[in-house]
Amino acid sequence: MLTRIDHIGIACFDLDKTVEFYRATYGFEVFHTEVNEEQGVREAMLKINETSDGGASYLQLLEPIREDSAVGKWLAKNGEGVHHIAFGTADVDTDSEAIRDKGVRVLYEEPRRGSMNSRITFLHPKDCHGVLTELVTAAPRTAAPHAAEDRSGAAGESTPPSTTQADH
Ligand code: CMX
Ligand code: CO
Repeated sequence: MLTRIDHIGIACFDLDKTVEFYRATYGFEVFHTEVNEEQGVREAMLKINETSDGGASYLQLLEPIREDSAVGKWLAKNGEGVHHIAFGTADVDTDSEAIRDKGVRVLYEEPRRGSMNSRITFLHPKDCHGVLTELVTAAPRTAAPHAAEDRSGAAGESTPPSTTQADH
């Protein structure tokens, strides 16, 4: 079941300048940054609010690290702006299969690694009235909040705090 807006993905040419705009204009602070090589992006997650399902809603600011990435191609064609929306679910596998069964193209056979070790997949924008739509299941909450060792396994510049929200 989709239970929240997990994030809105915003494509930008310069991540640092865009982060500064959101900080100076709205007071939103960076919650997490990482490079996702597979997706071809450097990204910043700005947490807007926590949600009643135990998750949270973010803005995801995205700068391409390759021109031929999804965000790089989209920026070259459209310029900066909203690139996708993402719904949060406790079970991206079940929900994406149910949506696939309705005839909507799900872009990945199996969910892949997303921000903060979440599991993500995408629905084709041409099947969603022009909106590239992502489904996200957050990584499980870290068991020991004071654990010294980072076990997130993220290949990123930083890791989320141990209080990262889970979906269950
Ligand atoms: N929103 C709406 N429409 C989009 C779109 C977007 N973000 N990206 C592409 N389209 C449209 C294009 O405008 C084009 O439409 P027309 O044929 O009418 O011109 C059509 O889809 C095909 O676009 P394309 O430029 O030829 O691009 P591709 O088909 O190569 O790729 C897509 C499109 C959706 C398959 C690809 O962007 C993709 O795989 N996206 C998922 C991965 C992703 O976006 N990763 C970055 C974010 C990572 C994260 O959130 O963590
Ligand atoms: Co996203």
